[in-house]
Amino acid sequence: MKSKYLVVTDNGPQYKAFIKMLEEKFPIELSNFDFKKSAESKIAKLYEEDIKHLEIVNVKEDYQFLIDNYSIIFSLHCKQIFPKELVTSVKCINIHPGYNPINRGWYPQVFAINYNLPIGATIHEMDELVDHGGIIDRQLLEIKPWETSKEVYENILKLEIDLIEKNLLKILDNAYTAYYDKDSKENFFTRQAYKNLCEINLNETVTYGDAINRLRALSHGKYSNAYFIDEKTKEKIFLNIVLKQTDQ
Ligand code: 0FX
Repeated sequence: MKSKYLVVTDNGPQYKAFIKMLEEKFPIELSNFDFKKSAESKIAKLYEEDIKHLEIVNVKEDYQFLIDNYSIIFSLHCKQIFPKELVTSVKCINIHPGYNPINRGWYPQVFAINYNLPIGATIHEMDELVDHGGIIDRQLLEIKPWETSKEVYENILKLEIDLIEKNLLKILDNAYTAYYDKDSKENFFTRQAYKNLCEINLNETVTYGDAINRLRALSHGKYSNAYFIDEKTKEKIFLNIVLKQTDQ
């Protein structure tokens, strides 16, 4: 008999924040939730420290087990794409760090900063397409001109938890109406598009505004993202931008 919910997460801060939210706001539901990480979870990055202990589930291979044992499966930044067999058999809900359909795909805030697009967070039902399916709830977030990818991303993580808190009981009770936004321009950004953005061509002519936006889109704490190739040594030289709101 299925009566359990599963959260598959490859993101430490969101795992911790989800549990804290359940403990504080929905303690009765806590025991109905299982937490696992995916087979594509890679430990040792900035956001994966706190999920080291979680059991691994291979969503692509073990979907029959998941179908048999869970009534709702949440993808909370799960790195594996849920297979068709799973999303058509069990209610699967994605918590996406972007405002759908404008920011589908990889590292949404990076592309939002670089291309001056709106950003936010979305909770949606999952279908066979990535970051696609009926929207349950979503919210926009303002990007401040001094913020880099890191600050925007961390605000998105908080917004995601607010949205989950607001919608959790409706989702568990199936008491919501999902919808599609046909009016907004849809974008889908790939991992390869992100890689392309990281390589700065020293001969490209752009405005200061566009250059600053590209660098703040690629500045994310300790990560080395943006780089150029030094003409003499042919070495990769990484760069980050530092922005300050006022002169402190
Ligand atoms: O878990 P996540 O925040 O999100 C990514 C995708 O963007 C998302 O669309 C997908 N649903 C999810 C499963 O995977 O990714 P992350 O923890 O690898 O990275 C978080 C942020 O850190 C990212 O938005 C930008 C930054 N980052 C990360 C890496 C690995 C960098 O700036 N450079 C990097 O090399």
